[in-house]
Amino acid sequence: MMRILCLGGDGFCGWPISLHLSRAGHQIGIVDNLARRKIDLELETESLTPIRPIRERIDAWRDTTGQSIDYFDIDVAEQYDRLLAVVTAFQPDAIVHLAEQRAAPYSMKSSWHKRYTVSNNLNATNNVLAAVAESGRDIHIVHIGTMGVYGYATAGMTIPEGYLKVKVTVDSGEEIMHEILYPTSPGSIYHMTKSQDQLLFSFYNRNDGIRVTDLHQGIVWGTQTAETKLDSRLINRFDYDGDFGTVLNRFLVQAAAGHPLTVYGNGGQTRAFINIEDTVRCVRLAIESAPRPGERVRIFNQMTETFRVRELAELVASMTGARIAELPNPRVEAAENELKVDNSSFLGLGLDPIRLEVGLLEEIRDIARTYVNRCHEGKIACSSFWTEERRRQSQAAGAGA
Ligand code: USQ
Repeated sequence: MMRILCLGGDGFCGWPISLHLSRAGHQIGIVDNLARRKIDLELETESLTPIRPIRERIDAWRDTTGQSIDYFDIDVAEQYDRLLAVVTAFQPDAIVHLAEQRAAPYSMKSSWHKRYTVSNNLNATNNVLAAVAESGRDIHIVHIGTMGVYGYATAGMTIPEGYLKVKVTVDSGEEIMHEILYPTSPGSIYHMTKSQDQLLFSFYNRNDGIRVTDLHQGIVWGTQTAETKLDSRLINRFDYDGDFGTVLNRFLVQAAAGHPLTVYGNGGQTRAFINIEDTVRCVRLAIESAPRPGERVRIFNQMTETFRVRELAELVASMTGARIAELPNPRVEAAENELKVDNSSFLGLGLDPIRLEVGLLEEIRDIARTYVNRCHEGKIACSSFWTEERRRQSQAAGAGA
């Protein structure tokens, strides 16, 4: 049994991760300032699924399983002293860090949203690391990072797990091998904060010996896990709006609502994906296989499959009869890219991936069609544009809000 703090434990990944670790016998404390719920108020939208308030969720978990979860309402980016007090009193063996603003479109909405995302995410990460260092305890930090730190230009090689082997010619003329952090090429302010997080982890790892596992996660699809299915009050969040909805989840709701599937550009973008059940298993595998003392930051690619956006749209269309619309891309990104990713670390730890073709039907039936009456169609269109030119192009084509 380990004691584990889950920062951001009320969110789409954090909630099912907390439940999975609790069910595995670990003692969990959730730290969350409910920022994600407050952003729903700002955007005048809400989860497609009827999520319950945090304390009701935690009570439902105790009623269902007999397991208790502690809850601390702390803004990790702003309330350092309270964070340090919880780290000192709870005495965690591990901290799962998801206390960051995670939507690329939200981070690009305006200069306020850019500044909020940078300030929130970088201060949160630095505060967690500083608190662990100040506590003097040996705490393994597991961070949910993103595949997006590598960028989405065709690399012409399999993307390695975090580090790139490079050959350099030193002054003596000798050629030597180095391993460096893979050069980042983030495609949004949000992805840029996760790129900068890597430097913070590297610094505190070298300076303070903090053990860190950084999980470069792909796009998560799916909603429920074995644990969130145990009681209707435990249901997980599902975003479909233009800012927080991710591509496949958006397509599923769009199909159920009779809305054309919103493919940006011609859908040539290749991305990495992972099912939410595999996400929670990966985090458990990462925690239960901690790095050795003195080991450099461990980086795993947390993804299982790659798809082109148009392949996903065609798959959903073939299963539902939905129409596909090609819209001007609100983002600045390559129209087409190839992507091959090394994910051998998790496969080596025993991950047996859930394939998209297996889980998709359940998502269409149990989530998209069941809750489609809660979908506000006006929230589907993208209302964030990477540049003014992108906004003008979308408005000229009659797309976007
Ligand atoms: N896309 C469409 N139509 C839509 C929505 C998106 O064609 O209606 C396209 C986008 O242009 C993009 C791709 O689908 O090329 C993926 O977009 P997304 O919104 O599903 O994912 P992204 O913005 O990259 O962010 C999500 C999560 C983020 C995570 C990231 C992993 O919000 O937290 O870090 O996936 S990754 O993409 O691997 O960097």
